[in-house]
Order: sequence, then C-alpha cells, then structure tokens
Amino acid sequence: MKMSFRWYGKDDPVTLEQIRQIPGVVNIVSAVYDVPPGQVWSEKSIQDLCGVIENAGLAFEVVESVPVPESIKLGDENAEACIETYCEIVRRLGKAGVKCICYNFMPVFDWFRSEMARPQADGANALAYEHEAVLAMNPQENEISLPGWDESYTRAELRALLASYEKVTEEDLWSNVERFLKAVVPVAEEVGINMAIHPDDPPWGLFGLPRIITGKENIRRFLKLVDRPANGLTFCTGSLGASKENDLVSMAGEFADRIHFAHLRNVRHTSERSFEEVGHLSACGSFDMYAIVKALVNGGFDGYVRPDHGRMIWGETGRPGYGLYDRALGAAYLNGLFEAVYKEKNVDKGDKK
Ligand code: DNO
Repeated sequence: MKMSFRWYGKDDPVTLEQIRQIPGVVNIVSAVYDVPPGQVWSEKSIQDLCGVIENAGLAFEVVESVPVPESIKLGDENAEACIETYCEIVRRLGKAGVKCICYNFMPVFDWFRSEMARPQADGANALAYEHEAVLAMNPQENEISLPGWDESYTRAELRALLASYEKVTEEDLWSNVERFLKAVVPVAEEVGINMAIHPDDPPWGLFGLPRIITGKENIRRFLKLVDRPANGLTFCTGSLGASKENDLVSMAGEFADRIHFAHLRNVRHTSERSFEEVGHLSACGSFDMYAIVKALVNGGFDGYVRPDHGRMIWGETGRPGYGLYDRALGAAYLNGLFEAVYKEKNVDKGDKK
C-alpha cells in the first residue's frame, strides 16, 4: 500500500511541506489544472507539476482526475477527437512516470452534496447529502454551488448540456464507456498506467441523468467490458457506501485485484438515502473500516490509498472536504489499520519514509 494525499496544486491552501510531515505519506495525488477539459495537457505543465512535488520530497504517481469530456459520455460527433486527445494525455503522463489515473464517467455533475458545512455536535462541520433537499433542487433554474462542480459553465451552457442528455439512457452510457475503454486501456497498458474509474457519488441517478458505476453488478459488468488489469477501479468507500445496498467488505474482497486506488473514508447514514460525512474511524460512522482494509489486503490489493474527505476541525477553513487536519488524522488511522492487518498476516510492508 502506498499512502497518498490529494493536493490541488499551487493554489491549494494545504502545502506540500505540510503534507510531507504526515507520517507515512509518500505520494501526492494531483492533476494539471491550467488546461480546460478536452485539451491536451502540455508537457511543460506535467513536468512542472512533477518538479514541485519531487522537490518537496514526495512522489507523483497518481493523477486524479483526467476529466472525461461530456462529448465522450454523450457519444456525440466530437467523441472520437476527444478520445484521441485523452489517449495523448495518458501517453504523456506515462512518460512522466505516472502509474495510475483516476477518472469518472458521471454525466454533468461530479460528487454531489446538499450541504457544505453541516455543524457537528463536537463543533466540527462536515459535508452532507439530504436526499429530499436534492430532489427539490432544479439545476435548470437555480444557481447551485457544488464542491466537485466545474463552475466554468454558464447557466445557459448548463441548460444546453442537461438538454443534450435528455435522450441518453443508461445503456447509451454503457456503450459510450465501452468505446472509451477500448481506445484508452491499450494505450494505458503500453505506457504502464492503470486506469481506475471512480464510482458515482452518490451511486444513483440524479435529475434524470444516468449513472452506471453504482454497485457490485454494474462494476462486474464494467470490468468485463475490457477484462484487463489496466481497466480497474478506484474503490471509494464513501461513494459506494452512500447506498445501503452496497456491501463494501464483500466488494473490496471481490474486486481487490482490480482496485488500483482506494479512497477510504466513513459516512453516517441518516436515512435511506441521506448521509453525512464523519471522521474516518469505524466508530464514527456506518462502515467497518477495519473489515474493509482486511478484505482489500486479503484479496491482494497493493495499490495507492488516500484518506478522503475530512471534516473541518480546529477552526480550519478551506476547500470543502479537503482541509489538512482531518484528512491527516484519517491517514494516521488508515496507516494503523494497514499495519495491523499486515502484521496479522506476517507481511512486512513497513513503507518507510
Ligand atoms: C471527490 C472526489 C471526486 C473524484 C472524481 C474522480 O472528492 O473523489 O471528485 O476526484 O470523481 O474523477
């Protein structure tokens, strides 16, 4: 396991110097942020990013994300050109030493929450998803501000984009993802990269938009579309676990050898489809984090791990979910779980810094 930490580049209020002091963190997860989706990432931007990370004494082997342009998800007339551009980005990242690319195939929206800072009993605040509140939202008409949202769309562009999905069914999305994988996975294999799709968050359709990376059956289907190790998964417990139907421990075990990247965090279900984010510990939420880590290790998982969304604690303000303190606590906790599981199995995995 390689403990990693997401960093949003030079504008991130969390610095590489701070990240380096979190025990056990050896890898930075980042991306090129100065090129709009659909354009080739310049060699210079990639090199600069590698340079700052390596100068800080950390490694850069995981990119999150290389965004998939809507044309590819829609399968429209620009899809072919966008796929070619995507392949070129993959080649350039391979050349720069990247080993894993996390991406998602969610139409229009990335991760979705209804509250950015819900106060917690202990004085922290956390992201929350209230299903009733989301059903009442109308993205066609109202301003919405989301943590994973590309704010660069104007209201008119968003309306047009939502309209272009009106006739796109789940089956269309399946064919479009298949076409994408058949082109991209061989390129990734050639340059030593594992592709790791991120599950949909939450794992159900929103506003009539289809979502397909939602649960066990669909993930089985996805992995078979191109049945090669380089076509793999980001196992995000918080995303998949938002649905009570997903048994995370059994999924971790079944998919372990195709999981290249794990986002390990906990949520607390507050009703059938509502939840709030909590501290990483099993005791704080609805998941048994120890059992999940054990299932991953027993299944042969040896990829990248990162703590995921943190609460805002100790008065920190910043990018929702991506402050320093609670994620650092998450990393410390996860390191402990892995150490315990490795020792039980007598595996020496002391990733020394
Ligand atoms: C949220 C993240 C997602 C993820 C993308 C991957 O915190 O896990 O935004 O980066 O879905 O493409």
